[in-house]
Formats: sequence, C-alpha cells, structure tokens
Amino acid sequence: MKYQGFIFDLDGVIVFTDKFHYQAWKKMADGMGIYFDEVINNRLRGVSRAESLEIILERYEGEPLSAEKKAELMESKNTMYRELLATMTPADVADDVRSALKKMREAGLKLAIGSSSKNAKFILERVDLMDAFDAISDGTNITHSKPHPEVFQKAGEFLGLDSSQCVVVEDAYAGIDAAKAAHMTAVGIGDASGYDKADYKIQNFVELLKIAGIE
Ligand code: B16
Ligand code: MG
Repeated sequence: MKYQGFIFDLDGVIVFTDKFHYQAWKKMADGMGIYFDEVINNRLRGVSRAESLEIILERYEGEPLSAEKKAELMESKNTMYRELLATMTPADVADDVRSALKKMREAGLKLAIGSSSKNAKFILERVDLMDAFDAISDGTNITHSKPHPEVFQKAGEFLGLDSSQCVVVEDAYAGIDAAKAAHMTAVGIGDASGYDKADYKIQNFVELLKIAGIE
C-alpha cells in the first residue's frame, strides 16, 4: 500500500457540526447586536474558536472588548454549542463513512483525527466513533491552529508514522494548506474538493477507498 496512515478532519468530513457552530455563534452575535450570517459562518470552517470570534467581531462597532469579555463570549458560545452537540447520535455519521473507516482499519491502515476542535472527543463519543481511530489530535493538544501544520504533525507522531506515509482528508482550505505544510498528501472533500492545492479531490468516501488502495 502506498500510504500507511489516514488523518481525518472532523467537522465537515466525518460529521457536520457547522450548523451547530452557526446557531451558537448567531445567538451570541445577536445578543451583542453584531451582524452575522451563513456567508460569514463559512469563513469559520477549520478556524479556531478564538480566531472565529475575531472574524465575527469585524462587524462589532462598540467599545474595544477586554480579553476577559472575549473569553466570556467564547465560553457562552461553547456552552450553547455543546448543548446542540449533545443532541447528536450515531445516526449523524453517514453509513459510507462508518463503513469506509472500518474497511481501512481492517486493511491494516492507521487512522487518526486531526481537528482544531476542543470538543472533538465529546463529538466522537456522541456518534460512537471513539474506537474507530488509533489516535486523536485536536484543539486540546495544539498551540497553533490550521493552516499551521501542528495538528497533523502531532497526529502523525501519535500514529508513529513519517509525514510521507500520511494522507490528510480535509474540507477546509486552511486544512489543505496545513496538510501540505506538514509534507503530507492532501485529499480535499466537500468545500476543499475545489481547491487546486489538494493532491486528490473527492466527492465521497468510496473514492477515498480507491486512494487507500482498498477497492
Ligand atoms: P471548538 P475541524 C473546527 O473543527 C471547526 O471547523 C471550526 O469551525 C471551529 O471553530 C474549530 O473546530 C474549533 O472548535 O470551538 O469546538 O474548539 O473542522 O478542525 O474538525
Ligand atoms: Mg473541517
């Protein structure tokens, strides 16, 4: 097999929690009288919580906010977001995704999560996918977020693999840039399937099995 490890972004690849991010940020923005819509929400894809807040605050016209106030806003958004995440069930993972992960594991490939989210483990527990991965690299073990390569470099290390052996599957442009900065092979899906920096562009997980050399 050409590759030994596959590192999956979570939101936008394995599950679709962007609608929950949107609802939670929208509530926070409305409470502050800040204009926020789904187009702005798209810019938050793959971006850290703190950077997401800064993007939303571009439309804020009041007095400058203190670091404490920003932390409070992020905390309240995250509380709302986690209430929405708590409604997720295993049915929130598509059958072809779950079955591809199983086939890849059975073929001897090492699988990891490479997500900017600090809620990654909570989400994986909700959808019953904690056991589907050999390693989880997420927002809790990084200091730089995508497009910095750290989250994927850590995932590769956790798997015990060299970057040349790893493939990253991402839906965000920043995630593809991060994968390339980590010297890994990048697969673009969803939004990133239109990004020319992706080494492969796919529409679904059946195509991913072909890249993995399984089907
Ligand atoms: P949290 P991913 C990212 O997940 C989301 O796409 C992004 O919108 C979010 O701001 C980021 O996680 C941080 O999430 O607030 O839960 O720590 O696509 O990298 O799996
Ligand atoms: Mg994503």
